[in-house]
Amino acid sequence: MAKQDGNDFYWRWNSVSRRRFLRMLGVGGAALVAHSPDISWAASEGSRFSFEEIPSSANGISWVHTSGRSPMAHLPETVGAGCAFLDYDNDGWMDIYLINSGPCDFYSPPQPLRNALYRNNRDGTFSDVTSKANVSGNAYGMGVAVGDYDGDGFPDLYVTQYPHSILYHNNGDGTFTDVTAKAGVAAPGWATSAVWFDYDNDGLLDLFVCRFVDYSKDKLKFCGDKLTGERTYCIPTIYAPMPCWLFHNNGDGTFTDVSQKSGIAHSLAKAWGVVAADINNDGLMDLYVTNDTVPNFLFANRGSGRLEEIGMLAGVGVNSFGKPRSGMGVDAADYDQDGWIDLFEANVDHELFSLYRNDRSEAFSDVDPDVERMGTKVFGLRQ
Ligand SMILES: [Ca+2]
Ligand SMILES: [Ca+2]
Ligand SMILES: [Ca+2]
Ligand SMILES: [Ca+2]
Repeated sequence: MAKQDGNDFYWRWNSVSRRRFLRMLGVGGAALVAHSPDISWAASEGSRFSFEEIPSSANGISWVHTSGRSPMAHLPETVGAGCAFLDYDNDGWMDIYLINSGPCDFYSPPQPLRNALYRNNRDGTFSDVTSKANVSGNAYGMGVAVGDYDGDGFPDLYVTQYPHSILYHNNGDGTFTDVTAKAGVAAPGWATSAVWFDYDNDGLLDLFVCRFVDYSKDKLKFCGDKLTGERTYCIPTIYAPMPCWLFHNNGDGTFTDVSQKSGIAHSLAKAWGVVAADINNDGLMDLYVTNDTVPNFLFANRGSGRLEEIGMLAGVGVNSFGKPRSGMGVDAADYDQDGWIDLFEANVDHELFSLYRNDRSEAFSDVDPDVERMGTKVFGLRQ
């Protein structure tokens, strides 16, 4: 990052590349961990396992993500999209869903773009079933969260996008239906990550959706070299924060927007990642949200539909100097096995990762400084 003229900043592209990678970890990361316990365990047993990269010619996965990078430097272009491992057809074999860029007010793809759903053929190869499944996406894709919101035994997909998201209902016959309008979960704006969780313990999965800054084509600001007119990507401080979304599952295929009522919307976010976990062992699921350049959120679930933001009080809002980090990916696990869930945050380059040990009483300690190494261990823990 370099300072230009006191107001504008820009990222060097080598920095952006790592940033995109970190974001990829955050977007859809919850789904990856939740559905891949064996893979994460194998990673922690590195000395006993090894991995071999299988070329696309051998596995059938030929789909390629298309970056929407442009000279206008629209901020959503910097995001590397997410993916999910899920068993969409319940045959016991994990399938893969990959998210792509897509058409929106600032981007008209030169050729049609689509997401990709690959069915596992059980022989090391995959088949592209996107067209039959009807899960192509319809805007600028960011990530995906997997959850069986209607309890029919088949996992459904919530695809986060700019400028609106999609809920795909799994019909159980290899096809999906876009039920966003009926469900009422379009979440207008720039959605990044999302997580399915049951905040009111009624047995129905509710939906939390991270939102990034207030952005649209007509809100594009100039960052870069004013002499040459060359644009570079603005840092998020340039744009206004926005509230995240919480949707209550009504059990009939519809959801109610409870963002205001629950208290979620009272906190303004620049959110990339979210994980649901019970951080105080009271039997209610809480939320940890990583923000970019504003303090992180820890929403403590107080019951009766209320979530209280206690990130700063709990010691997970900012770094030890009181400065907000650029939080990207996030995870939760009890790494020291004391019965209390700990939190991990992957931050942007030039910042240390954060491993927050749960000290009980809704307080955490940042176990700096060697968290890059410890971060690898957290990601490797069995779920
Ligand atoms: Ca379902
Ligand atoms: Ca619920
Ligand atoms: Ca709790
Ligand atoms: Ca612990």
